[in-house]
Amino acid sequence: MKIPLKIQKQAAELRDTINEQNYYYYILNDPQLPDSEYDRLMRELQALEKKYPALITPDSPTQRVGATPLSSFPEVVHAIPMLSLANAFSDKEVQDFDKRARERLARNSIEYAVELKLDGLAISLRYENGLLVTGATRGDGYRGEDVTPNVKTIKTIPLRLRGDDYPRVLEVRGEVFMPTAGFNQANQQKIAAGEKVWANPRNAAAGSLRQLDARRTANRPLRFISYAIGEVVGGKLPNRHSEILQRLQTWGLPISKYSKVVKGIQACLDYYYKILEQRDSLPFEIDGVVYKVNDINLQESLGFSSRAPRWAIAHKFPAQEVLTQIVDIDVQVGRTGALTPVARLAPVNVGGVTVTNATLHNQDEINRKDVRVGDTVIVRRAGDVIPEIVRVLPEKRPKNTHPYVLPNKCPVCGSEVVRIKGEAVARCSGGLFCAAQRKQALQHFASRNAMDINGLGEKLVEQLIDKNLINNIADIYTLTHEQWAGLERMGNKSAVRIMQALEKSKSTTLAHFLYALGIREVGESTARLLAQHFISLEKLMQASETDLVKIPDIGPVAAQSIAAFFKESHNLEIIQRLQAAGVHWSENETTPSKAPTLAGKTFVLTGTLISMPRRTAKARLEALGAKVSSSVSKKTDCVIAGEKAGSKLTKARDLGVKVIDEAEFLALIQFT
Ligand code: I6G
Repeated sequence: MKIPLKIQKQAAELRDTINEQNYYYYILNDPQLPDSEYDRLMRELQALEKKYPALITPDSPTQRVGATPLSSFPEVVHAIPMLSLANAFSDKEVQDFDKRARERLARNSIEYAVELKLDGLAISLRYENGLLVTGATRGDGYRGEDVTPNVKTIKTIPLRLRGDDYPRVLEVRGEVFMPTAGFNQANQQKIAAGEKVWANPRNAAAGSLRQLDARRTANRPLRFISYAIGEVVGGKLPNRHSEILQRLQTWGLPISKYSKVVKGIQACLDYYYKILEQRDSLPFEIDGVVYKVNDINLQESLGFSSRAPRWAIAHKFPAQEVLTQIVDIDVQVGRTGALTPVARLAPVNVGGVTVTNATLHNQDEINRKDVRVGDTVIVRRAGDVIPEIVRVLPEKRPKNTHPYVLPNKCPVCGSEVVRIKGEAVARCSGGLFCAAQRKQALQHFASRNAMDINGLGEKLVEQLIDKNLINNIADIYTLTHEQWAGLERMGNKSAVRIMQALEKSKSTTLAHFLYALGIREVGESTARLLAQHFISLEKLMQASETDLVKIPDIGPVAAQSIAAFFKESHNLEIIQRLQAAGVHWSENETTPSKAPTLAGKTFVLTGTLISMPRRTAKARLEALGAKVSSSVSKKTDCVIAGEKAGSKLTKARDLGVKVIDEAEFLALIQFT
């Protein structure tokens, strides 16, 4: 079918506009169009290409999602081997590396490019005449797998280079990785679909990229960062590594904002320790940093040893996955009676922290992993998450071990343990008869986001329950000065202080109070929602399950639990006693007093947020009363800077406007 010239022109213009937008969105993090308009352009191009298939070009933005699944990956021979780097595990090894290089180069000091070592999968991207022709894994360094349809689905990888000054052949190497937030989200989806979860973001990135059906890769939150070049034909590149990376960026390739140029090896070590401190708060996992001699001529003089370049070294961080042994399995009883098995481990250093416990979650998880006392296991600790057992090494299992089964009697109070059909959790049926549940309930009641009773910590709570001074949360306001002063490590002064804190806590908000009651399924945000909806406690207490389920964001399980809680006479008595003791709130103030609403505040979003699309972030802020503006000015109250934030972040800093990162933003919307 002959395609009218007008249509050809229209398709070309759409392609250019969308590619341009991708560059602004993914590389500069400064989108020029609203998402809705971008989607509209994409749909328009898809419609044209559907009508006139001959219009489809390999670099069309519609071609990112692979069409036909492969049966296996074809092999790619790397024009220049993709060698890996030598590793250093101590400062001394790094200093020795620098010494060797300085001696070979006869120099006193070397300029280094320092970069993060992302924990993902090494990939080579081959561009010919600016067009992405091959994406390949490292494989054994000489031959890799052709994963072109898969890499094409990664939105930060340009299908066509920008500009016109790129070499005729340009091979770019870098890391494909999955940011932590995306990894957690993807694993949640896997759990919901009853699939096996990924052990870590590296496996997730590798597993996602090596999908024979590239449509599956397209659904995974993968990213790419360039860190080196391979074959280059028909073009000249700068002769400093740092400048090469800058040049790659001008051609539309993503580079890391954490890279730097430093002088001498001590500055490399300073970089290592600074990044190590930030490691847990980075939005992706890294396993170290890399130092590279920056001058390409010096790199060439140094050359390669048999297996790795002599001009670069990876300085590794303490491992986040290590081997240890399970010494015992204990059971903890939580506030709602939930039994959590905890593995007691032979102490081991994981990611720089000594770990002695790891959660085993529940019986299903224990069965799935077949964890037994005496087993050798891989323990993982990343970010601020609780250490976890990744898997057991069955070949190291001693003889005479037994599968672990949770007890059928509560280890604290001896009550029956019950597990409702379809639920993963087993619970102690003792209720407030169980000292463990009473302790947890009181600790929760006193916690900062509940009644905020300053100074009432775990040790005091234990004494109160163990000495039978308290039976339920309402008793806390009945204790006398003498009773407080008589507790271990308490004197007159401490007793006065805790009584003052108790008095202060009585002035609260309905949301805080509801959260403090510890109703099952009522976390902080549900408590806030209920307070905002009902304004008065009496109205909430009268609400039926049917009334509750009509409230947006309250599901049937929560509705049932809330209605059941307020039907229970024991709970009504506790509420009545708390109010009689002086616990009060104002019905005009439904939101927690410590957490201001965002009414009247102007926010600007810049950069890419990993945890949610920008429009969701905007909607969440607006729901809290904030105004979301697209430009930064002196009137802006706060800029939320996601990954690769660009000119708006610079402007905010210049104007002295408050800047928060994604983690702070998530905390803000959660606690406001
Ligand atoms: O495996 C690697 C990880 C990170 C690298 C690397 C890197 O730079 C940040 N750089 C080179 C040159 C090589 N492997 C070969």
